[in-house]
Amino acid sequence: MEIYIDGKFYPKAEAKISVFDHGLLYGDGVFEGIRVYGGRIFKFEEHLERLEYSAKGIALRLAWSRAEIAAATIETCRRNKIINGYIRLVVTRGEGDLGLSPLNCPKPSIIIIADTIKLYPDEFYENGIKLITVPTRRVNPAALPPMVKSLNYLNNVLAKIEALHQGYHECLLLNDQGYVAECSGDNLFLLHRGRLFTPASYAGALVGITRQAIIEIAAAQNLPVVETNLTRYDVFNADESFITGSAAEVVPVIELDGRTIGTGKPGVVTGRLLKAFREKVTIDGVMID
Ligand code: PXG
Repeated sequence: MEIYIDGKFYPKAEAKISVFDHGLLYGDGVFEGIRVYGGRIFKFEEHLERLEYSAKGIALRLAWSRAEIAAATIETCRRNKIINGYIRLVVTRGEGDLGLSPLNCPKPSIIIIADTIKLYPDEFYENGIKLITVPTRRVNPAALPPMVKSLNYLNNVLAKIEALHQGYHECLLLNDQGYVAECSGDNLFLLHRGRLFTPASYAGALVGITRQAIIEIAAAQNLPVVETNLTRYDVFNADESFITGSAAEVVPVIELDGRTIGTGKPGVVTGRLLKAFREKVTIDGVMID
């Protein structure tokens, strides 16, 4: 495996960054998790745009143009012969002195890893996943905007620990007002009386690329999508529910906090959206060669 760091490629064992990098010292940086399907980088421009927005959100000036980042990403995929895989694009504040101030960090670092990713087991796609609401609340947008895909994932990691501790693979996080925000690494949708509902980003959701793809697919299928505040009550009473993410893709949700959602089996509309999503990824994307 060859890993790109600041303009050069290194074998995995030699791909290292400074212990003085503020990405490590303070979680000061941003990232993207991007899928490659059949040699096409799915929603590449959208990921690059979100990276730029995340960087702007934390006042990190990217030292490279979008075209430069795109070219380095494509080259990393080529060198690692990625056909179906996962790209981790990381931008850190860079090396600096001890102390919070980013002014001590003269230049950001960019790291690109192109690898494969382990999916949820097939069983989750066929039979659905069960979720649990965790005590940890999604961070308030006034503290750290959830739209920023930052290297500060402790909020999500703590939620994930609570879920795993109870024997669940994914969980629901509420925001500090008690409304549904998202899952630890996925967005949540529900279907009620022929309309799709998902929390708005200001409720504490990352503006997921898969979420956006589902919104596009729903529009093409004349399925209305409403971005609004939702509570656990709405999830309990949904006809169907599913989660979305670059790693997860589309996974049906059949239970929340021990209560069955809909029939307790993956929903028909969810199945239709998942099928359309799987078709979309084979045609929609930037070719690597
Ligand atoms: N919410 C959060 C908090 C996320 O981290 C999503 C929603 C879904 O967004 P996308 O753009 O992927 O549809 C995410 C994405 C990993 C991994 O390595 C995590 C994500 C994506 C890919 C890999 O755990 N989270």
